[in-house]
Amino acid sequence: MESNYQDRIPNNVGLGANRTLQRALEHWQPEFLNWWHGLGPSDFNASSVYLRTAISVDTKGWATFDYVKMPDYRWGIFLAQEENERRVGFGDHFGQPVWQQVPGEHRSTLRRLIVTQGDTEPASVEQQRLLGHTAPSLYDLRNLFQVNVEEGRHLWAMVYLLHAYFGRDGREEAEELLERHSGDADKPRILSTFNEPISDWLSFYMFTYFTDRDGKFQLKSLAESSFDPLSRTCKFMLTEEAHHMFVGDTGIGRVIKRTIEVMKELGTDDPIALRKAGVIDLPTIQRYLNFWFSSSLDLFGGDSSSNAASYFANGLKGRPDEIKYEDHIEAESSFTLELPNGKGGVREERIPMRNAVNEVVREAYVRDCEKGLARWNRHLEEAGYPQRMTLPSTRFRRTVGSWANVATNPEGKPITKEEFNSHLDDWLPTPDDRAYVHSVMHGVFERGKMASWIAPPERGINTQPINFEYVRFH
Ligand code: BYC
Repeated sequence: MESNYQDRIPNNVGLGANRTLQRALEHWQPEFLNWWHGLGPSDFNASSVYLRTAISVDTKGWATFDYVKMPDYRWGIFLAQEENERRVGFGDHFGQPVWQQVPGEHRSTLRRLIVTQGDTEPASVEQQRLLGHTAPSLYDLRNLFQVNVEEGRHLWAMVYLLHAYFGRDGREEAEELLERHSGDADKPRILSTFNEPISDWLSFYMFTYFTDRDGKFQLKSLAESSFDPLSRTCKFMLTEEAHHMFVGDTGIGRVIKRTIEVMKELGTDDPIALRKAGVIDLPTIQRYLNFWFSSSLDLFGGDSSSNAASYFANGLKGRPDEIKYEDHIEAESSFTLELPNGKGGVREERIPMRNAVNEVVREAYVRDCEKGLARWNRHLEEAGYPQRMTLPSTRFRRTVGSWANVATNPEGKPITKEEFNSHLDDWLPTPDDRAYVHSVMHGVFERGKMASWIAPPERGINTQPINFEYVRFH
């Protein structure tokens, strides 16, 4: 299908040929813009931002850079190219042709999955809406807005599916995506992490590293779906997601680098001395990491899940890179879970592999997370420091699954509730940590300048220099 960038809603889905759908989406468009103005980035809507816009899905068109005012960003609907004769890749319908329409028996489940995915996209924009004011540089400000507009586009992607394939229910769900709000007492966002405030840039980098990475794994699982329009939508979203994780990865790396520089200058790793010098001490960074990693682990759902088993059996949602697995049916296979035994210890239980899909994906996610830690720890190693960032155990501070509300230390050893509470200040950000981190957050808007607590990036965006005017305030 040709890309049409001239339409009011740029798309490569032939929207012009489907007047009813086009009208429905053109009706939703002003509601989306209203939401953007009310709950999207606060201020900066008159600024020109050096943004990447997708104008088609080929290698040339998906990343076109130019100055854009955010409300003028062209939120388009783009699906990856259709694969010839694609077949169901896993579950009970393995090998059958994929579906171009929603099978009646899977309608409500697919709608629920698409709504859950769609709900996270505007949620993250809401969570980050005030961060622009305290951006550590123009480069970072531009990256924040890039992430925000693309999450807006990902919302469009899910709303397109709802409108195009789910009739009236889908249109209602699309409206509700703009009615729930992050942290709202009455109408919160669906998944836990998306109701956590992101009020400082250390949290933003942790979120884009750990939570966007859940996005990567969930999108990869949905890209395996037998419902082909969902698969193609998610495949294209994944190309944009990579930059979001890059922002988190390099952001945390730059914070650590700067802290090491000041540790060297002062000859100490004493948090009080480092805070006096205006940088974020390593134990505070570790506590933020513990918080966001454990929260993001919950987003994979329960470790033993009948929902996951039926998604897999029915071909609705698979495992990332399904092709790499030997068995695509998993009807007979099993998986061993480690569960709390209720007496302060651990017991093993074998469950059907299909019920363990969430856990299998979570394990792959943890391995992916470790790569960033290896990079950050290399900065410490090269500087000759023995400290290392670590990922806490997947049992630590969980609120979903078998380990939910079971007290463990960060190594995953079950402990008493009292012991857990007595260590909270060592393991998770304290009010004092948050107050300190907030105290160093000041907007730095001069070209090429960086806030005191973060090192410059290694290179700029799209081969531009670091001191490029990434945002113009007029
Ligand atoms: N918070 O059988 P269970 C992204 C619910 S991030 C609250 O254990 P299941 C992005 C669950 O919904 C990726 N509720 O789990 C990142 C279910 O409720 P229902 C987002 C939770 O169903 C950054 C019940 O508990 N995409 O894209 O196997 C910026 C029992 O669930 C939570 C998706 O999540 C939680 N943490 O798996 C922007 C993909 N966890 O249905 C964007 C779509 C579970 O019984 N969603 N529950 O009322 C799914 O595939 C699945 O719904 C889940 C849960 C993986 C989330």
